[in-house]
Amino acid sequence: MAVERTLSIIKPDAVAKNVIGKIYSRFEKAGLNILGAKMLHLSQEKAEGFYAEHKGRPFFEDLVAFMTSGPVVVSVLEGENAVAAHRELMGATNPKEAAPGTIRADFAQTIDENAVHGSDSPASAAREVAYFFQDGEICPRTR
Ligand code: RTP
Ligand code: MG
Repeated sequence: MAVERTLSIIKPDAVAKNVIGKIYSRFEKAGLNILGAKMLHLSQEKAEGFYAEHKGRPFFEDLVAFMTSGPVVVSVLEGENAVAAHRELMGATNPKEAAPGTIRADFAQTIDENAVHGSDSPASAAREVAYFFQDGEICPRTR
C-alpha cells in the first residue's frame, strides 16, 4: 500500500450540526493525518467548478445550492491508502444505504445533504487538493 493524500469536505449540513470534531476524530482514529484545514463559505463559482464533472446532471443545481448554503471545512488527509480508507469511513453516497458506523449513516439522512465529500481516486485527489490548497497551506508531519 502507498501513502496517499485525499481531499475531505465537511459539508454545510454537518458544520451546522456541530459535528466537525466528531468527524475529525474518526479520521484520526483511522490513522489519517490532517495536513491542511480551512473553513470556507463557497461561492457559486467555486462550488460549480468543484463539481464540474456533474454539470448537466439533474441534481447539479440543488447540489451547488446546498454546498453554498453555509460554511464547509476542507481538509487534506494523508495516510496509507487514504483515498479508499476515507471513502470507507464516509459510507455510501446515499446515507440510507451507508453501512452502520459510517459517517453518512451516523450524521446524514438524505443523498442531497450527506455530510461529507471525499475524493474518489488518487487523480481526483490531486486535482481537488490543488483546487483548495496552495503548497504553503499543506503541512507535512515532521514528528
Ligand atoms: P461526493 O462527491 O460529495 O463525495 O459524493 P460521492 O462521490 O459519494 O457522489 P457523487 O456521485 O460524486 O455525487 C456528488 C454529490 O451529488 C449528490 N448526488 N445526488 N440525487 C442523486 O441521484 C444524486 N447523486 C449524487 C450527492 O449529494 C453526492 O454527494
Ligand atoms: Mg464524488
